[in-house]
Amino acid sequence: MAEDYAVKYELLHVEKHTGARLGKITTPHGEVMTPMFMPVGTQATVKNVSTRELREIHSQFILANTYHLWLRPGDELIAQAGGLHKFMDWDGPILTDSGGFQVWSLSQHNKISEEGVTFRNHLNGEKMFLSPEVAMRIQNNLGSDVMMQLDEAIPYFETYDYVKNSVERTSRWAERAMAAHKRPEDQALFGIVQGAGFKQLRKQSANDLVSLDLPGYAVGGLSVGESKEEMNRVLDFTVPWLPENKPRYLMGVAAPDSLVDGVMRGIDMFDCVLPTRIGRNGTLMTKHGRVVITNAKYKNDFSPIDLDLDDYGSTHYTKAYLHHLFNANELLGQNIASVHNLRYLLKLMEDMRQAIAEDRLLDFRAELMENYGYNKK
Ligand code: PRF
Repeated sequence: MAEDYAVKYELLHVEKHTGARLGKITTPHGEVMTPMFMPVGTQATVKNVSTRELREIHSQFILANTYHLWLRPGDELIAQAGGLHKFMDWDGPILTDSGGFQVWSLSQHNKISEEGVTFRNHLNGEKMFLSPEVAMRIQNNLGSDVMMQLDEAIPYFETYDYVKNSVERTSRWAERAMAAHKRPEDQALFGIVQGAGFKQLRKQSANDLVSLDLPGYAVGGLSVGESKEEMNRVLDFTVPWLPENKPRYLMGVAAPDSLVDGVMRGIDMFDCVLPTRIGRNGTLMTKHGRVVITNAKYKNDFSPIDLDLDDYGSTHYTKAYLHHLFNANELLGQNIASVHNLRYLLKLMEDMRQAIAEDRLLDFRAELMENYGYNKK
């Protein structure tokens, strides 16, 4: 029964001309409005951004990583601290990714079997073993509001036979994750639909996971090198197989056009390291597209960083100052740019929710594409 889950979704409005949904997710750490974007705090910190700043820019939900926190400082230490919320001073909801994706992208000598994944960790080369049960034990210790099942995140262009075997194993791993879940009263387990670009396999994966009646579902294995048209094609057929009364999460996506394209297809949740990663390198996401603040033309530009936004740095510091900070390798620059980019995305989602409520998402999309410069060559 959906009513018994720790995390519940309420559908408030479906936009008239698209499949976009305005909704509300209730968690043990508060309510959030969807569609929404989650800043990524891999190591129990959103890089260069304090939790005080995250609250100031109205971040609703944040993400952390099972894999990294397991290796360092260890999930048991975090349990001793009273859980991840207390450890990092974030009293809003937290989602933890299962480690499936990180094992494949960061560690070496991965070997997958029915039991789980054996790998050498990227910090000291030690041999480790991650299974659906281990991923649940770690996430139960962390105490995140939403836990992701362990999945196999496969390259997009694998063969049909490989993907079929992998999808079937990921379904079995979802069942094992459910059986190993020790805190259903205050933590929700989400399944992850895989299947690369194969319609039949996406369907099989969605059907398998939906039959488990989990409190939410992610679409995984996208934004891994396929084209945007390809991602939209997969979302077009996959999202309709997911239940209406559960949240839908597109993993690892933050490009503004992909966010609106996902929302139009019925996605409610997104995350990605993009805003903080490019912020650290001096790239700003703005209403008028990307701004590389290290560019010489900003050396003498004494206008505010971004008056379309309302965060402290965007309104109090000048472009010339931020240019100087990056030039001098001063860490405050990374903080200002990271907070700026997160505020840009959080506001984009706020504006999108407003556009859905007013049934004008297509106009919103057209304006975004024009302003951000997607329509230019
Ligand atoms: N699986 C998991 N985490 C993920 C992905 C996935 O497929 C992706 C794909 N874009 C990002 N993060 N577990």
